[in-house]
Amino acid sequence: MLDAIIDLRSDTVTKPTAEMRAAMAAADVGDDVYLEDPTANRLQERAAAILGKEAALFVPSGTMGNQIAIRLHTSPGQEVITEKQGHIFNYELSAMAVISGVLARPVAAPAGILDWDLIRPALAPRIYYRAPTGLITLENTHNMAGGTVYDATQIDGICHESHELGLPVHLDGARIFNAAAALNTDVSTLTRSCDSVMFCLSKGLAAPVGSLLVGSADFIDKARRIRKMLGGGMRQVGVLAAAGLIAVEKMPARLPEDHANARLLAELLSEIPSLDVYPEQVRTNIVVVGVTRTGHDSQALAGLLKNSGVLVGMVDETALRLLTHLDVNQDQIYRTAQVFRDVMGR
Ligand code: TLP
Repeated sequence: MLDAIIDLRSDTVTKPTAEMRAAMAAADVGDDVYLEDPTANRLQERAAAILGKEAALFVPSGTMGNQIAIRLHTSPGQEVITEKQGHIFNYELSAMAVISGVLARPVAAPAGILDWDLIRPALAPRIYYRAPTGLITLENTHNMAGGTVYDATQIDGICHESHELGLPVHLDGARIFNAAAALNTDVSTLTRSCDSVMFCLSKGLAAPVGSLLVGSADFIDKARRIRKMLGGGMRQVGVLAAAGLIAVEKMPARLPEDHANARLLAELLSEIPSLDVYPEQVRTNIVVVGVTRTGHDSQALAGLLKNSGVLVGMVDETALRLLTHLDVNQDQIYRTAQVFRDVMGR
């Protein structure tokens, strides 16, 4: 039975709501390469306003948004500071090397949350035989560290130090609306000192496709050229932007429900003795479950859970990753915990 499957692999699996599908069907559209798609233009204006920046650009994916930003902020031969478990470093192939000719300088941070004391030693000294640092990237929420959150003070502090050195900061804010919900603050408070931000419509906000890159008007003009170069210039993209508008206007209000479900899931799983889960650390919609004491690696355990109708993701061979989202309700959280108990009890 298909609806018996509980899919916690990612919040990317959410399907567009009925309201989104109706808005997509009715969308007013035009050729966006000629800048004539009214719905895409409206989404870009709203995204810029919500994030407190001058302009925004609709891009097909979060990866493209991050990579356009890296390309614009850096010159070939420079280094880019990234958190060691971060998406930009681990899950975008070697895009920054291929597209921008730059090298990632990964820095490990507790719970994925960098601070200036961790970043400073990783900056290249200004000596001619060292590759200069060109950019600092942050990830909020931090995906593989378990949806952990930077608050505005932490981000402002890093940006202040970075700007003193003339270094820009790009925020991978794929789940920045989750961070804002966890902190009960506006998204713009969390993005105010970053030079550019990418956020995703197609994760917890449940739109089918797309991300926004946001920054100064000049930066976004240049970003549009790189998007075209990468093959990301789209035509009647208003059919997608229509869902995106609902994603940014309506969906943030329901994210606390996903966060409560994630905390509940973590609490239920923490009662299973062989799992390493820390409910008090779960602040958004991601639960990381350590499995080293179960006698299984994460892939084997994911296979057993799948056989019982629960789909989960993996951080590495020692840990599973479970995400709550629009298409998972509280009843399914209880059922997931029961499946874990059954599988572990065998
Ligand atoms: N994350 C996906 C996978 O790629 C891991 C997921 O299931 O969580 N930044 C962050 C922090 C992300 O989590 C993701 C996607 C992206 C960027 C890239 O977005 P897309 O998939 O639209 O290129």
